Amino acid sequence: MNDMKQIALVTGATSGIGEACARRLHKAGYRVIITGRNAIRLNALKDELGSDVLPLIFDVRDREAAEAAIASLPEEWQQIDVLVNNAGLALGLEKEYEGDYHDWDTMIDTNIKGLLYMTRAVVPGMVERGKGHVVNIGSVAGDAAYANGNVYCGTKAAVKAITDGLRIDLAETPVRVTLLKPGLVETRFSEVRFHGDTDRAANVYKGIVPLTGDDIADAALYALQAPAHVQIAEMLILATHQASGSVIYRS
Ligand code: NDP
Ligand code: 8X3
Repeated sequence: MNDMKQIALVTGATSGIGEACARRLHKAGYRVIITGRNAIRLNALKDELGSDVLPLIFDVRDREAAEAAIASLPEEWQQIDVLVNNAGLALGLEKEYEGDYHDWDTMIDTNIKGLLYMTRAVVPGMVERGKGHVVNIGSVAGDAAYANGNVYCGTKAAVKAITDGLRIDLAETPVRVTLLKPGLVETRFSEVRFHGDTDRAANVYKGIVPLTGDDIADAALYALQAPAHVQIAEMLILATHQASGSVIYRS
């Protein structure tokens, strides 16, 4: 009985935290709209998970494409209960005064504007139906800047403020808003940050047991499954040997 199942939309479901969230939510009985730019990976995930999965291919930086994708949903997929705003990235790790303009634009357009476009496209339906939950993926990087993190940290600080703003604006509705702030999670994140330098990426996770995408998906599910009167506003999730964005103990 598909109609009884809740619908979740996860951005950036082709990899890492987003993929883990899509898998966890599907396992928990949600119908899942998996979105991203990579059609091959999205279709492979759909083929693996089987029924109750709908791939939607678009770039979150493209506002018109994002709006068109949501508008194109078949009727039985339109009533989205959960939006996981996960698509995002860091590019580069260098001094702010030496940073790359293209990297800056990409991070700002994806992490901030993409998240806003998705929120703007999906949340009005939640308000209209009096039901919904937005889970935004922030970061420990948004709590305090770390060396050479400048613009990426800034985008995640913006995600924190934008999430708080949404929660305030929805306070008169039953729609809940959760910010998850992970620390080190081993995904494609560092490979993307270092423009494909896999050796440099592997070093990020040396000497520490990092979090996995599943750890973050578990946290998302905890917030989603809390009783309706409970709003998990924010969770900071760190590896045991990480204390902040810049304090990491490596053995
Ligand atoms: P991954 O690189 O493994 O996954 C990133 C996902 O975002 C991919 O599915 C990617 O898809 C998607 N994405 C990137 N840009 C776009 C875009 N323009 N349009 C649509 N999809 C896009 O990294 P993570 O899973 O680690 O990152 C997920 C989120 O978690 C990010 O917001 C990141 O900032 C955050 N985060 C990560 C931490 C970590 O240590 N890994 C810690 C704290 C937060 P595609 O295949 O198309 O590139
Ligand atoms: C990702 C975690 O510490 O690499 O947001 O910025 S960190």
